[in-house]
Amino acid sequence: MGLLDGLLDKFKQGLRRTQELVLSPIQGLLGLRRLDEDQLQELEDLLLQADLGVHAVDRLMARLRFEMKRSGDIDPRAALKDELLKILHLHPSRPLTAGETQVLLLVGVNGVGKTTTLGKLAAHLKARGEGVMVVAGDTFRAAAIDQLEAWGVRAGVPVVRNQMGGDPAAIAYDGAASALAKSIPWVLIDTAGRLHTKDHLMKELDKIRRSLQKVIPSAPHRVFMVLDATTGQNGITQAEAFKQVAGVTDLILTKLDGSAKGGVVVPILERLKLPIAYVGVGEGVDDLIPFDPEAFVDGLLGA
Ligand SMILES: Nc1nc2c(ncn2[C@@H]2O[C@H](COP(=O)(O)OP(=O)(O)OP(=O)(O)O)[C@@H](O)[C@H]2O)c(=O)[nH]1
Ligand SMILES: [Mg+2]
Repeated sequence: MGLLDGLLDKFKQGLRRTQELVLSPIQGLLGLRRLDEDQLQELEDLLLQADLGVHAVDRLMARLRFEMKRSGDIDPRAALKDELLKILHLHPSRPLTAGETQVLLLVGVNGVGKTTTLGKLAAHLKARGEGVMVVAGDTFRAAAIDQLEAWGVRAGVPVVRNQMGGDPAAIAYDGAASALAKSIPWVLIDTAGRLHTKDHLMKELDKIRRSLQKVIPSAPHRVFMVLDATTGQNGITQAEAFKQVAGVTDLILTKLDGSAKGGVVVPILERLKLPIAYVGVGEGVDDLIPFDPEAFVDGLLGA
């Protein structure tokens, strides 16, 4: 099995619930060479239920109608895929390439999957043979530090931590300084969950950023905002506000496997205008995959 086949299987795994509940009924429609008004309406409803968002669905339906005007024999699946890819390619993700020490910060609201994602990411980079250090920047709860420590052990990477209640900016500084001294290419910093409306907590992120810049002026090199796919489009407005204050550079969408609204990838990317770097498709260490538009679209609409 090639790498791309493996990726497609992972996307299928992640989109299983979306497939079962919403997209299976679509398959029959996509096999038709021409759709009547009722069938178009049915298709539109199903795409909306998969949470692709009104804007994208309008665009997809316009494309189908346009093609049917030109020809009596169309391939709806190919047309929809092509149109979706145009949207998804608007904000292509930049791969993580090792070099001099780079700092990655994971931020987001409570319980979205930041710590788990950081653990998976550490294991992924380590498996590529690259040095990783993880930093327990969520000092609010002892359990959060222990959870990160456990992921560090699982991934086989060093963990930088201080006491519960310690200063997250200080531990971020220590982590970056230590990685720099040891020429470790990746420093992954966990942060406590927070709401963008909590001013003092957003200022804390600023303080972390300033501390990091004392060690490496260009840090943090990436700020990943982690979003929970099961929240669907409801989370987007909140994420927009978060993006503004936290200097977010990339998105990571977790729990795709638990959501019947996997199409939400599309409006999230459109509205936030940021690349989706990774998606989470389960709780296991291998269940974080680089976002691949082609594999996603194949998983969604069938290859
Ligand atoms: N099914 C599934 N579960 C996930 C995924 N990512 C994270 N989880 C689960 O979501 C729950 C919360 O994950 P955490 O990593 O603790 O979330 P967090 O954002 O660090 O939470 P706080 O630090 O409390 O803000 C855990 O039970 C994870 O196993 C995923 O992609 N799929
Ligand atoms: Mg956490």
